[in-house]
Amino acid sequence: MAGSMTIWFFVVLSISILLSWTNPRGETIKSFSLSPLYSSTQSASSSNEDISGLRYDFYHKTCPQAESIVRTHMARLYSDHNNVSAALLRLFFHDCFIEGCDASVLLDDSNGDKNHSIERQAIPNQTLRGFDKIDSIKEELEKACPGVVSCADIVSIATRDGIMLTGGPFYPVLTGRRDSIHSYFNEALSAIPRPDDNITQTLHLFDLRGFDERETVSLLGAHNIGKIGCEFIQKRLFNFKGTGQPDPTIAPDFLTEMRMRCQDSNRTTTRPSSSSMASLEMSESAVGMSYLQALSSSISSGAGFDTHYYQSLLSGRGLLFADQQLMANEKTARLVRAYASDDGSTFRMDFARAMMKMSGLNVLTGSQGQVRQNCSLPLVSS
Ligand code: HEM
Ligand SMILES: *[C@@H]1O[C@H](CO)[C@@H](O)[C@H](O)[C@H]1NC(C)=O
Ligand SMILES: *[C@@H]1O[C@H](CO)[C@@H](O)[C@H](O)[C@H]1NC(C)=O
Ligand SMILES: *[C@@H]1O[C@H](CO)[C@@H](O)[C@H](O)[C@H]1NC(C)=O
Ligand SMILES: *[C@@H]1O[C@H](CO)[C@@H](O)[C@H](O)[C@H]1NC(C)=O
Ligand SMILES: *[C@@H]1O[C@H](CO)[C@@H](O)[C@H](O)[C@H]1NC(C)=O
Ligand SMILES: CC(=O)N[C@H]1CO[C@H](CO)[C@@H](O)[C@@H]1O
Repeated sequence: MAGSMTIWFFVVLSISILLSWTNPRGETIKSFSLSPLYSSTQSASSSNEDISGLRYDFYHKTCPQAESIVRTHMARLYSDHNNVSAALLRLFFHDCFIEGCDASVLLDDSNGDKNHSIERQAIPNQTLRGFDKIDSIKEELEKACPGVVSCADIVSIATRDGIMLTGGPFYPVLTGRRDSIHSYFNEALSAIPRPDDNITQTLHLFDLRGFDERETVSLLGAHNIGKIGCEFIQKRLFNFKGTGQPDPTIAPDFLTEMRMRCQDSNRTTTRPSSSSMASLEMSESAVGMSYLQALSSSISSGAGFDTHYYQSLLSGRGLLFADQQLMANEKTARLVRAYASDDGSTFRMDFARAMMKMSGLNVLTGSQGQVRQNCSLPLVSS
C-alpha cells in the first residue's frame, strides 16, 4: 500500500513536471488538482492505473517514442492546416460519447462489421472530419512499433496536442485504451446532442455520460474553435420551429450577419458541400479558428481558447441553438457569466479537467477489444 502510494505520488509529480514544462501559458499545476480525480482509485490497483485501467505513459516500454511521434506529427499537420485541431477535437467528442473512447467512430463501412452499420455515417456524425489525419499518425506509429499503439489512444493524445497547438490548456492523457471491434450506429443516433436540442435535453445527454452542469458548460467551450456548416443553423435563421420566423433570441445585428454568411446555403442540400459550408473560421493565418468572432465584426484576439465563446453567448450571439440555450437555464447561465468574466483561467482549468474525464469514458483496457493495425478496419475479418 505504502509502495503504491509512493509510485502514485511519483506519477502525479511527473505529470506535474510535465505540465509546467510543456504548458506555454505556464498555468500552475497545483490548480489542476489532479488528486480529486484520481486519489480514490489508488486502492483499486497496485500500480499507477486509474480506475478505468488506464496508466500514465502506458507505452514507455513497448513504444517509448509513441507520444512524441504523435506530438511531432500533429505539429506538422497543424502547420499545414490549423483546422486539424478542431476536426480532431470534435472527432474525439463523438468517439467518447458513443460507447466510450474506443475509436469506434473511426471504423469504415467498406469492410468489417456490416451488421452494426456504421457510426461514421450516423446522423450527427456526417460532417466529422479528420479521419485521414488519424490514419496518417497511425501509419507512422505502425512503422515505429507495429501493432502496439491503439487508435483510441491516438485520438485522445492527438486531440490533446491539437488543443495545445491552438493555445489551449495542457492536460495529461493516460494511455492503454484498446480499440473496439464494433461500430455503434444506433447509439450514435441517440447519444450525441443535437444542434437544436434545448438546454434540458443537452444537460440530460451529458448527465448520462456523468457530466454535471459545470463540466457541460466548460466542454461546450470547445466551440471556441472550428467552423460550422450553415445547415446546422438554417432553421434558426429562417424558420425557427416552423414559425417561418427566425429564433427570437438571436440578436438582430447578428441575425443579419449570419444570414449574409449563410445565404447560398438556402438550397435544399442535405450534405454539406464546399459551397454550402459557411466557413466561420478566421483566415488561415489566425491562431486557432475562433468562429464566433469571425461572425462578429470585431477583430479576433487570435486566441483559440479564450473566453470569446462565452462572451458571445452573453450578447445573444451563440451560433447553434444549443449553444445559446446555455443562457436559458439559471445555473448554466451563471457558469457562462463566470467563465466570461475572468481572464479565461477558470474556463481553461475546467475545460482541461473535463477533457481528462471525457478521455477516460468507458474505455476498453487490458484484454478487452483489440489494437487495430488500420484505424478504419477491425482486425478480425468478417
Ligand atoms: C450540445 C452539445 C453539442 C452540439 C449540439 C454540437 C454540435 C456541433 C455542430 C453542429 C458542429 C458543426 C459541425 C459541422 O459544421 O461540420 C460542431 C462543431 C464542433 N464541435 Fe460541437 N457540439 C456539441 C458539443 C461539443 C463538445 C462537447 C465538443 C468537444 C469537447 C465539441 C467540439 C466541436 C468542435 C471542435 C467543432 C468544430 C469542428 C470543425 O471545425 O471541424 N462540440 N458542433
Ligand atoms: C445482426 O445482429 C443481430 C443481433 O445483434 C443478429 O441476430 C443477426 O443475426 C445479425 N445479422 C447478421 C447478418 O449478422
Ligand atoms: C482545412 O482547411 C483546408 C484548407 O483551408 C481544407 O482543404 C481542408 O479540407 C480543411 N480540413 C478540415 C479537416 O476541415
Ligand atoms: C426540451 O426538449 C425535450 C426533448 O426534445 C422535450 O421533451 C422538452 O419538452 C423540451 N423542454 C422545453 C422546456 O422546451
Ligand atoms: C430560401 O428558399 C425559400 C424556398 O425556396 C424561399 O421562399 C426563401 O425566400 C429563400 N430565402 C432566402 C433568404 O433566399
Ligand atoms: C486502411 O483501410 C482503409 C479502408 O479499407 C483503406 O482504404 C486504407 O488504404 C488502409 N490503410 C492502410 C495503411 O492500409
Ligand atoms: C446533419 C446531417 O448531416 N444529417 C444527415 C445525417 O445522415 C443522415 C443519413 O445518414 C441524413 O438523412 C441526415 O440528413
